[in-house]
Amino acid sequence: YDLWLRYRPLAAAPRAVVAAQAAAILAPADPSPSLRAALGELDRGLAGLLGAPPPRATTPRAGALVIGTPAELPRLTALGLPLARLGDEGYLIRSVTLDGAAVTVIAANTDIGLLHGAFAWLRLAQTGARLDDLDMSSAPRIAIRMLDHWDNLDRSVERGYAGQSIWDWWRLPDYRDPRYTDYARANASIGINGAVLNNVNAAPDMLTPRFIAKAAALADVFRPYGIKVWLSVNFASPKVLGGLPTADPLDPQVAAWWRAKADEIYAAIPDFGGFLVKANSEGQPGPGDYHRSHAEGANMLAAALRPHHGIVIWRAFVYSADNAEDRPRQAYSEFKPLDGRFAANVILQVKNGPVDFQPREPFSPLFGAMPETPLALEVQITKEYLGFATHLVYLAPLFEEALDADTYAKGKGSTVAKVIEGRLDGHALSAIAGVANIGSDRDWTGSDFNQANWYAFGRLAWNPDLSSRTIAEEWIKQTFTTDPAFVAPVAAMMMGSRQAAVDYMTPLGLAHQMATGHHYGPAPWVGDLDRPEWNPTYYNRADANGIGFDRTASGSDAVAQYAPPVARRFADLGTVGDDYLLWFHHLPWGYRMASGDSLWNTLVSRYGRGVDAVAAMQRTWAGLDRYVDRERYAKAATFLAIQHREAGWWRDASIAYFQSLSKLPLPPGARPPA
Ligand code: GCW
Repeated sequence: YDLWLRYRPLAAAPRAVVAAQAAAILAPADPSPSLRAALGELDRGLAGLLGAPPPRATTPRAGALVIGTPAELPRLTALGLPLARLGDEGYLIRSVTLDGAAVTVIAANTDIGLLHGAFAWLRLAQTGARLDDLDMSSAPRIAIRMLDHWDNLDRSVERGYAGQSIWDWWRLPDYRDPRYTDYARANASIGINGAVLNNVNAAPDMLTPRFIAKAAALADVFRPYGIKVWLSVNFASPKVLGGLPTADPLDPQVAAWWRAKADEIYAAIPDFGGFLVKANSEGQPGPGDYHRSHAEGANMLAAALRPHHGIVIWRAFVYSADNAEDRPRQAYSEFKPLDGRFAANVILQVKNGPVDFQPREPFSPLFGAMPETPLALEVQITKEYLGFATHLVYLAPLFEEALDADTYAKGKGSTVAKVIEGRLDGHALSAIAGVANIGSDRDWTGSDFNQANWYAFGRLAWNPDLSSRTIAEEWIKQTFTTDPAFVAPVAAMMMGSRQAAVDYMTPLGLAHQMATGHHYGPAPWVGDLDRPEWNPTYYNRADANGIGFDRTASGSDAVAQYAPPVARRFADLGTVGDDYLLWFHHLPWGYRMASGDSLWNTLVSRYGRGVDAVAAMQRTWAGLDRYVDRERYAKAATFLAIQHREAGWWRDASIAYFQSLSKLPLPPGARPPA
């Protein structure tokens, strides 16, 4: 339950290190709610780590932690701290001499910045870092760092694998479960500053006065932690709730309904973030129902929010059964022509890949292609296509791969990270969203290791340059132990886990081979669904001759949507690489890989490699029981056993199906399907 904020008693040596630098706390006399949250966290953390919270000091003394803004603690002004570049959320931590005493200063421009600084200092203390010679400062690179909950009003969670929704709508707004505060603490500790409370497949009821009051209660809990509430809205709400004959965005009555609704929300939630909208996608209503464009729909909502400084986040996840165009091309075709047509307070939210949160996809060609429009990156923290709650798949390498992908939109180095930070095209608005993996399970996320994916999302949203290994290590140290004999092998296990899942589910650039609907196990043979683009066979295109999707000029030409250097790299068999090979190319079973081996043999061995990697993860974990409490140890061990069994299922089912087409023998050494 405690996530990475465990604060368990330290052993003698690290205890002495922390105690020496937290001998007392000096803070402003009359703290704001946010500063109270920061001080509460320092007290809680130090009480856990040291046995008792430190005393309060009123003047600097040796070993004190001094926390405040220069406005609150004027004695800090003399230090001349470089706070200007920290903005509203950043912080600075420095070992200094203040009034003759060696102290640690946590400073910021705002109390939210101080809260982030307090969490950062506690992270150092928990991970066994040196604390006596600190000089660090940090500010977020992306302005809106958001969790998108796909939570329904009946507390079911779309693609949620950790129990019911944590929002107990029935008992809200009166009862404010302490869990909401712990949720806010956890998010603030990693810098997340927004939460979309409800599913993008949005129930119109979310905008009724009853539910606005519930959302307002949550906003009250989150406010001291610097977290804003946002809502997903159903585009047909003016019809369903307002009784209007239409939801046409160009109808003045419709626009007036949304303006009044926005006014009503802001009266209850003055710092409300804005709306998230899934429109004309997978059956949701939208402006297209009235032959209006996505821009016309988004801009109408944006006008309603603008007086309150609210923002519309419009999703670019669109594809349609009636469109013969290759699915990964469709969003680009629809949105690229709208570049420059969106109002100033609209952000377009794009999934990392052009299909749908697959174990591996190339980056969406929209990144870099819409310079006039602020683009947000949407990733999935919940593992819809990656084994739900049980499979151990550490997602930071996937997030990092997406952020580091080079769009070449303005030459080399035009990474997706730069696009969404707003740096590439000079946008003030910037955002990143992760579809939450949080539910009411005691461990929050359905497994202890899934907590790392929530943690990593927040850390990367704050600083997209962090490495996934560093994040894994700091998470392990806070969550389990700082003992290197545990940290090193577990970090290595986590780092390899995503490639393992790619190998046993969808190797060599395959995608969407999951069974229909639930997306859990393998079903590469399914090809008879009403929506052709939901069929696994649509993606694998396997037949007697070969496998893979030709997306070069001779096929769907999806490569042409990328900047020329990227298009050339993907289109050329010599440069596309194994990771995206079958995403972009249809090849004969006998195709010679760079290794000299055939495609068929390589494919079979990749499935086997994935299963073997899970067996290796089991062996790693088996040697680590003495570092972990029995409950968490046993749960992870059991989940790894499930994962190993199911990785074998993926391998066997996939190879059996593809072999029924290729009619080729298994390569020497490959295990025959069980
Ligand atoms: O990943 C797919 C999911 C749907 C989801 C949709 C979306 C919320 O299978 O469950 O709907 O994407 O992102 O809108």
